[in-house]
Amino acid sequence: MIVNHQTPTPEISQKLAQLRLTVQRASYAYYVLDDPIMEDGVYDRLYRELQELENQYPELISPDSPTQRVGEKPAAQFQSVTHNIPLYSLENAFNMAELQAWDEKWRRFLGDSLPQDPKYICELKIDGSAIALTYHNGILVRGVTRGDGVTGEDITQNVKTIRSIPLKLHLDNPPPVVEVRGEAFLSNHIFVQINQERQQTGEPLFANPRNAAAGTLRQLDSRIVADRRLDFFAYTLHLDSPNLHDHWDCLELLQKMGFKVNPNRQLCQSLLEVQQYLETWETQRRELPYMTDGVVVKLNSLSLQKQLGETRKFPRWAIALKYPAEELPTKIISVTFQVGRTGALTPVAELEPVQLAGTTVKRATLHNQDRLTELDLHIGDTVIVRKAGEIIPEVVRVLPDLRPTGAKLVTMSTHCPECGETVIKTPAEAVTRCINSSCPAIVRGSIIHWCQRPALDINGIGEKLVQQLVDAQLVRSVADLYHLNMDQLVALERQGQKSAQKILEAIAASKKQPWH
Ligand code: 0OX
Repeated sequence: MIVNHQTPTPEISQKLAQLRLTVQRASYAYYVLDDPIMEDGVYDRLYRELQELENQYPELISPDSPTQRVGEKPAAQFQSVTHNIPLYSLENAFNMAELQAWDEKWRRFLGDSLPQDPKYICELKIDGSAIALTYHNGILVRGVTRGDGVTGEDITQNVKTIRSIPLKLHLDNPPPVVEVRGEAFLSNHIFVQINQERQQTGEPLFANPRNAAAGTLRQLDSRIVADRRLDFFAYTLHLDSPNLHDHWDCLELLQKMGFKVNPNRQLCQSLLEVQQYLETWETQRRELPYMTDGVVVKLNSLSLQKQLGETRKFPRWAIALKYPAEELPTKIISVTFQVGRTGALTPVAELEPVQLAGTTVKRATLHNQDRLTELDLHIGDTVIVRKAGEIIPEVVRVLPDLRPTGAKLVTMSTHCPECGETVIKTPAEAVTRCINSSCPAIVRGSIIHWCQRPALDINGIGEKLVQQLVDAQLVRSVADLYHLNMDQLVALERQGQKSAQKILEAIAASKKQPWH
């Protein structure tokens, strides 16, 4: 590194300021607006130029320079700091009746001073980690975790690595002190990427993006944080200004200041509109690239918020309406083993039924032997099951404290539950397999596979019929389908002439499928 001990000329200072502004603008366009204004290669070149100039003139490095986002050498520990204003958590409602009750409560609290037509703001409840940011004269000086709401940990170095958090507010005359709060989170694809990397290096996996974000924020090495690509949505602005009348104004101002504010917010005139918002996002949230766990309903008027104030724990003017739980505890009744088309054995937990995200869950996958060992699962254990989107329910973890005495440890089956042959597991694979090619489960799986649309596309042959055909020993391979006749089909239980005819036609038509 060349270190120049000469005083920088005004030209150098000016060039550096210009370069810094260009890089800042490009970074803002990319990370906040999601609308890049230059090629990655151009950005990289300008960034390097800025870095080199700052290396030459270290006295010109400013805390808001984009180069200050790379992280610093590991901290020994985080300092505990008291929040200027406590970080309240949110009261939860789980259905519309509870939301209605909240609405009646705050109206009662106001008594005679109830305003006309109070409005609500609905926001998505981002499932991340709350942080508080302090800006002095427009410059980010501190980032603190929520902690217990009264004191948190100073994670300023880590916060500075989050590209969507401005190091300097986009304000011409910034006020002496501004406090901004919001949610740091990881997008789903970054979460998957992090877990893939951890799997390769043998590190324990994060259970969900929220844990991964919280874990990342509390990383002592901010260089690792810089690599993790955390993101941030701002939702609270603490600033005394005569121009701010409602929460909506605050969100707009936060956006002007350079923050990312969630675009899916809505001003609602009534609880009915709030309900419609909730219903929309309960399904639409699956299309978002990040996790949300409900919606937050806030009273829009700042003076109303002030009038209502807070209880010891929550603001009276806001509430979280949580989506139905997608993770719940239940008990293991037994464990069975399912054999797939390739002979792979999957341990399956048979559960005491629970209502999870709108469906009854009675079974959950335990994946494979490694996962069984990791869980240290016993019959009768209380476990947490999770259902995420279209994914098959899975056992996330065991609560060993609730284990009944003398509970039996669950181990992988040594024999195929379908054909009784000994199963094998090679050290190279996580999978345990039945290798008996005439195992009925493998035969069934293979026939079903072949009947599917991308292969022979035989309409009308589903799992049930294949089971019947294999059980009746009419079919041992996909080729046998082509020898089936009407008599054989109608002899099967609940098989009518008409549908049998259709099946035979579908089989005949499949001969025209192209080879590929
Ligand atoms: C979120 C979220 C959390 C903050 C203190 C009173 C209202 N997770 O997305 N909290 C709040 O607001 C609270 N808004 C949010 N959008």
